[in-house]
Order: sequence, then C-alpha cells, then structure tokens
Amino acid sequence: MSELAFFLGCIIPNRMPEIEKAARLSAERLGITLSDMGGASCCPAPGVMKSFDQTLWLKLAARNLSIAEAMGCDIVTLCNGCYGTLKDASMELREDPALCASVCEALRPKGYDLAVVPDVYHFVEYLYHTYGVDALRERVTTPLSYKVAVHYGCHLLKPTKYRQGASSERPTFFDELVEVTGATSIPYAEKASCCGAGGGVRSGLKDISLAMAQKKVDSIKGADCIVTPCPFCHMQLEQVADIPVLHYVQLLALSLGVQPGEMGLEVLP
Ligand code: 9S8
Ligand code: 9S8
Ligand code: COM
Repeated sequence: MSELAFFLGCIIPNRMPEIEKAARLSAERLGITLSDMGGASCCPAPGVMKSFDQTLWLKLAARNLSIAEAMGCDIVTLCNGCYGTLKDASMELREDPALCASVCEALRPKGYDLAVVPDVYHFVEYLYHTYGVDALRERVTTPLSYKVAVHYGCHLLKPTKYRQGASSERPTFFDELVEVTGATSIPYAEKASCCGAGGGVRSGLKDISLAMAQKKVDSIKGADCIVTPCPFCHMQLEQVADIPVLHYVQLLALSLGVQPGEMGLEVLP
C-alpha cells in the first residue's frame, strides 16, 4: 500500500525500542511501508526548543521535513511531541511562503531543500483518517478484552487549527482506535489532563511534574492498562502507575496476532 517516511525521534530509539518493533510488526501486517529517514535529528522537541528559539526550531524541523521530501514520502511518527513539531512546522512553512523561502535559503548550502512540504501524520491519525477504522477492523485477528484508560496527550490534539477532525475538547478518535482492538475504553476523571512531562516540566520542575502524573493516574479506577500514543507520556505515567502502560502500537500489534515475546513484552495478567 502506501510508503511513509518513518520519523522515530529520540525517545523510542534510545529508550523504548520495543515500541519501534511493535510499530514495524503492525505496519507489516497492515501493508504499510515504513521507510527509514537517514540523517534525521531530534524533531526538535516542541515544548522545549520552540519555547526558546522559534527560528532555530523551524530550521531544524524543516531539515527533517526535507529528508522525507527527498524520499518522495509523507511523514509518520509515533510520538506526540515529534508530531507537534513536524506538523506545526509544516503548516507554518506552507502558510508563509516568504518564511519558507528564507528557511530554504539557510538549508540549501547544507544540501537540504523543501520545494514541496510533505504531509505529516501521527501514526494513530494516519490509521484513523487515511487507513480507516473499518479496514483496520478487518485485520484484527486476536480481539483483546482489556479495560483501557486512554491518554491522548496534549500535542496530539492542539493547536486545534492544525489538527484534523473532531474537537480537541471531547475527542473520541483515539478511543475508537483502541476499541477496534476489542478493548474497552473506560472513562476516568482526569482523562483530558496533561501527563505532566511535556514543555520542560519533567526536566525543570520534577515535583510538580510527578504530582500531575500521580493525580491523573489516581483518578483511573478499574483499568487493566493505560494506553498512550506518546513515548514521553508513556515514560512519565509508567513512573507512578501500578498497571502496565502501553503505546497504542503495542496494543494494536497484540490484536493483529503478534506474540508479546516478539516485541519485548510480557503478557498482561
Ligand atoms: S525527538 Fe528529540 S526529544 Fe523527542 S521523542 Fe518525540 S519529541 Fe521529537
Ligand atoms: S507528554 Fe506526550 S504529549 Fe504531552 S505535553 Fe501534556 S501530555 Fe504527556
Ligand atoms: C512532549 C514534548 S511529547 S515536549 O516536551 O512538550 O517538547
């Protein structure tokens, strides 16, 4: 089917390779080709780099976009933060041709260019809006029966003007994707809150960051696991949760018949 440039970011290759494995095995079963982006750097992280230096943030993001452009591919990523940066940068460059021209001028001497700005998708967004929930449902071979506390994370939903589909205040698309696997998404009080990791809070204000994660997790009752689309939220919630935390692609892979051991997982109780 479709070929996409696979943007891994920093956390997955460095700390959570099991998520990459689950994504590759899932994509294979879904007929999606994920092609590696040679020379890609940190996206750079939206809540950190963009807050300090917008111009440098945009140039580094544009360099990553240009790698996908040279491959002739749109980009897909497994991280909310990477999605936030690459998607927002792609939209800012498209909306402002003069800005795009000046960024390209800086990149060209280094061998990078952006004649066409590629589309950027979060993997879950691609599955929902492009691949389609019905097509996905047809591929599920091993329906799961877990009760899942779904955590969206902030950058998947905002800024709303650059996000496809339904309202970011009461989103349902990710719950629907979770339920396609046979799992049930259960309600909980702090479902819409930030995990406390993003925007440099985890690095700069450790106590506040942990308290935010704790408040969120404490409001989850009766779930078998937490499912997120973001490796940063994942690492954060794992510190305080007493139930397993899974990236969506891990849940998906299980429902597509991948054995837990093939992707470095132990079976849930
Ligand atoms: S890259 Fe560097 S720090 Fe990170 S994982 Fe997601 S956000 Fe983009
Ligand atoms: S880390 Fe991932 S997307 Fe964010 S800023 Fe609020 S939530 Fe967790
Ligand atoms: C969070 C990314 S996924 S950042 O910390 O806000 O940049």
